[in-house]
Amino acid sequence: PAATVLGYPRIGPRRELKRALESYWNGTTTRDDLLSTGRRLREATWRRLAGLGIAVPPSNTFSYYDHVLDTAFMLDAVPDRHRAAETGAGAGAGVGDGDGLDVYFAMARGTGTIAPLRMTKWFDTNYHYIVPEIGPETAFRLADEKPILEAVEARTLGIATRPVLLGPVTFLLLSEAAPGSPEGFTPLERLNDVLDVYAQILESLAAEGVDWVQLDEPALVADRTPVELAAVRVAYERLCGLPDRPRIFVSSYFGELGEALPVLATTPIDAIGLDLVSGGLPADLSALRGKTVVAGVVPGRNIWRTHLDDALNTLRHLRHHVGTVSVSTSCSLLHVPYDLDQETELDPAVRERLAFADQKAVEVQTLANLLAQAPAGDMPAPPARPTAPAPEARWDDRSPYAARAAAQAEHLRLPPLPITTIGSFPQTGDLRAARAALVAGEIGEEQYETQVKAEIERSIRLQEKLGLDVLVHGEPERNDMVQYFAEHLDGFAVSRHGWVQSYGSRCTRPPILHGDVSRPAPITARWTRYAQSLTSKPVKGMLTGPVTIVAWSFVREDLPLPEVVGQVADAIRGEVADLQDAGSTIIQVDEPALRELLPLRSADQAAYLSWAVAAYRHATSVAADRTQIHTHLCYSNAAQVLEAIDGLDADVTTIESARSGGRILPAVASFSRGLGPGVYDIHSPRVPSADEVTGLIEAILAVLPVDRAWINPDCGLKTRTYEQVEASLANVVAARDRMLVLTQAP
Ligand code: THG
Ligand code: ZN
Repeated sequence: PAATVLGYPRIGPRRELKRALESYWNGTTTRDDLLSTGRRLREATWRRLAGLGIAVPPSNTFSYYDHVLDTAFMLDAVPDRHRAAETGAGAGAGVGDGDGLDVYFAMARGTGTIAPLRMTKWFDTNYHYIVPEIGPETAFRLADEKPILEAVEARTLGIATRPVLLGPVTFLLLSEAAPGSPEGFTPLERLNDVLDVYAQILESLAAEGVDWVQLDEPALVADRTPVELAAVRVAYERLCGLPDRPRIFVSSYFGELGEALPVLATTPIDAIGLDLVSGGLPADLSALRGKTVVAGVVPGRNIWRTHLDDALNTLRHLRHHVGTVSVSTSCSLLHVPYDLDQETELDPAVRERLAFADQKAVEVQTLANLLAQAPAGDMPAPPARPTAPAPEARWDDRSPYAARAAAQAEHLRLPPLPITTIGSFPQTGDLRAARAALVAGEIGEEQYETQVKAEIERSIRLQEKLGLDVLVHGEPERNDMVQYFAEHLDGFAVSRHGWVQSYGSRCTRPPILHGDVSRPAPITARWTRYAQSLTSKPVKGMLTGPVTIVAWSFVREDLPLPEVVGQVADAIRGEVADLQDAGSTIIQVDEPALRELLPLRSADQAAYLSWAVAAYRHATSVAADRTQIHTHLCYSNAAQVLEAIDGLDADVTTIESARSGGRILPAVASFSRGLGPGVYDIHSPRVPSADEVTGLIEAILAVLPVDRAWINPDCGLKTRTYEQVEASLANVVAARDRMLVLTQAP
């Protein structure tokens, strides 16, 4: 392929898949409705890309929930507990033909009684994948022909495609050992069995006349052990040895291949994909001679236009040294919105700097044409963009934790095992409708505010009734914890239709950070003050941290990242000061994305953590000793950044723990400040029983002293219904009260 994209968004240009999924889940539409939306979206994607000049667009980039889950399902790596969710729709339990959808969604979301698989971040992006459980006994077989069916479906429309599969090594590296696996078992041990199925798929694709297949191996851009590198060799020698197979293109993205490059280059694969945006050119290009190099020069995960001159020079340099070069995006376009043409309200000065997925497809095609016309011969590759050293880390220290803890205990007088929530309460349909009406000019600011205040009162009353100890206002005035701040800070633009999938049917509209950031006026204090006026219990002020605001935005590239984060930290520091002046005694500054920006290579991690932590401390160190600073981080792999969490120096940290059944607890036992490992998995509609929550609290008290343990859900409650939240929190309170009696705490 001379010009291609590694993948494309799938939620629909107007989030058609989101609506189809959610109405199927709540029972208002049928399986056939969902399947036909899927078919329409796939067809629209292939026609669109073909129309933009991508002659052989990718297929199997569509998914009803997640592509890692699709792969597990295809391989029949279905835990027994989910198999039971089969509703008997048919024996051929595939997602490709729709028959296995209920099992598939049970794996993704759980059911009333069955816990889902874990979910976690896809490398350093804000996309989340479902973590497969693989054990020594998992019986792999080709259970779902989705990749083959999609290729046939496209061909029926007259479009030849390149099926995209998650590579077998990355699939296994992203999986976790199934519960009950023997100590020391790793999913990678099952490589040969998984390869049997991949071999079968490649043979079927060849039989269908498929010319190229793309195997994604992004896990190879992180540090890998010799065993893992050996697995790469085994996998690709085996697949390349098939007598009848499509040509094999192994793509890598989100960084440089490093040691994996010579391994891949010496297998007989036909093409190799390099991310030349997040990484540079390999030092030794001669290793790549004889292979097609798919050069990812068009940025796939930001929305800035490509520097065509630089990209063309890179392509010419590559062609001179390796021979055959194709032009592509640096990664799948899953991480950017569909089409800039939908954005009619953006400031033209910002807009002219942007390219969304469709514009990027055109850039790829343009570059392929320019390359074809450019004379042969070497071109010096453009120098890597200078990475200025991080600015000197500076913050005023707060007093040591012990002194602060004493001042706070005196001032706050909280009961032992205090219960709090992470911040957001359910966003009702009414509220979303009111916000839409405000944007459309159908209701005025005053009417909207009346509704927001009513919503705040509702959540305060509910929290009081349930008996929570530290209340929140529920954030009804915020569409999203990052977008809200972006809308109130200078230096950001927001899009109208720029939705990007976060997980399943959930999307965000990442703001565009295009200029210098500053805070023209106070943002949050008035809402917290209103909530506090309704209750005598403490109401937490609620802010998003500087690293997270930047991580979940599309960020300008003309300033070093630490400097951009520093500007945002200044703005948040102003909010902390305002909240404190307005009487807040507890202020939460969330950094759920702290781990997300963590560099994939361990050599780069310390420098990142030092400036990220400095930005947080700059934002929060304006707090007096008696003001309690909380922070929240999502996802149980918080264990990976425990030291950095410690460095944030927050008085209380809440983290996800319930969804993974408390498996993180041993890792956090040494934590020396207040900690709230979640006891309620909010990512699933299931209501946990009081017994279940009691078990989780017991596990917490086995590793943390009672005076430092907090009781809270895993994450914000925005995506749940009031019904689920009320029932679940009532069980949390019942469980906490039981434990208080048992521990005889005063
Ligand atoms: N905001 C942003 N990124 C996030 C989160 C967030 N990433 C991680 C974590 N939270 C989980 N992700 C999400 C993403 C979206 C939603 C919930 C959790 C969500 N979105 C609404 C939807 O899709 O219906 C739309 C929100 C809106 O109106 O803006 O509920 O919280 N940036
Ligand atoms: Zn969270």
